[in-house]
Amino acid sequence: MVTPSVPLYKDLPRGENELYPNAWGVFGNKDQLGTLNHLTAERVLHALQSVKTGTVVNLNLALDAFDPPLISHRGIPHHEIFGLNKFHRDDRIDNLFLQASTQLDSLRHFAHPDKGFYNGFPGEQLTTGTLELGIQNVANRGIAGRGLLIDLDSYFKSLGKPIDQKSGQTFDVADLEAALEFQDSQILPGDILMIRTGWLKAIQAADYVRESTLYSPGLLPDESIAEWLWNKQVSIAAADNLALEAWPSKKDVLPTLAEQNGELDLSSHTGMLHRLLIPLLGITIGELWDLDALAELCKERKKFDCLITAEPLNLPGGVGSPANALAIV
Ligand code: UVW
Repeated sequence: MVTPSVPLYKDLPRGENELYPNAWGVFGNKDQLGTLNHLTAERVLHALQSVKTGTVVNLNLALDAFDPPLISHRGIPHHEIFGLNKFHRDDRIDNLFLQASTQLDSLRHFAHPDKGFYNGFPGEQLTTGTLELGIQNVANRGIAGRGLLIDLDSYFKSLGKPIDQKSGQTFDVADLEAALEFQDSQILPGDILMIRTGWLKAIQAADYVRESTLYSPGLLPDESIAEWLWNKQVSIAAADNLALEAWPSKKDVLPTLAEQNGELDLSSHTGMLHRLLIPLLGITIGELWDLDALAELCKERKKFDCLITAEPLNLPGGVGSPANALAIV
């Protein structure tokens, strides 16, 4: 695969009256993979240099990790085992919500209210039974590449200012850069970026009491973060928290014209960074990645890069999928 020449965020096209630029057409007018195109064969080969011991780390939570589910409209899988006779077992899962545990979200997941779905694929086409922008594109391509962990939890602890896991604490570009410097790490083009906030570990702790509103620290919903991720040419942005960005979203950031002029009601999606990253920039997002064991190994090795493989379900037209992600160090 040829490495495409990629403009900086500031040079991306922006239509008249549009509030944000977009990367439509950067990887081709019919492209459905977005920044996964950064994972060139050369970069996959280079990622092998990150493997030193052959230790394999599972980054996936159990499919039924959260009962009750973190987000109320998402359910718990019902797993049934049956046998055609007493010497045989098959099984099935009902009620599997593909965003409920460790996941990858395809470019079908979000549209920008003023612009639409990635690369202009019409929203009416993105329904059950159609394929455009579906997760099968990712499965057919397969994900392998250099992973880089940014361990924000350890960085903030080193400052004597641990992250407040019960807040919607936000991390800006300066925080990300400072954490990279603390680790002595550098992002390379094509990296599968994994941001560890420590939130997953905190909510799994026995003494964690869940409030009625779920708060999760995460990326600042601001164009500067979108610009940073784009200019770093990450292929995937993943995190150990609920939504990569801080949760709940704020109503007074990342405005859209549709919400300003009353065409679209404010909702839990108002102000979400998702609206820039997925539809405008084509960035595949990972959420609820279990990065704790990897972080321990990285700290021991004082090296935060690894080889990542991730193979979502080959589900035609799927919006998301369990990530099935592995780190090899
Ligand atoms: C949230 O639900 C908070 O995010 P996502 O839809 O990406 O899982």
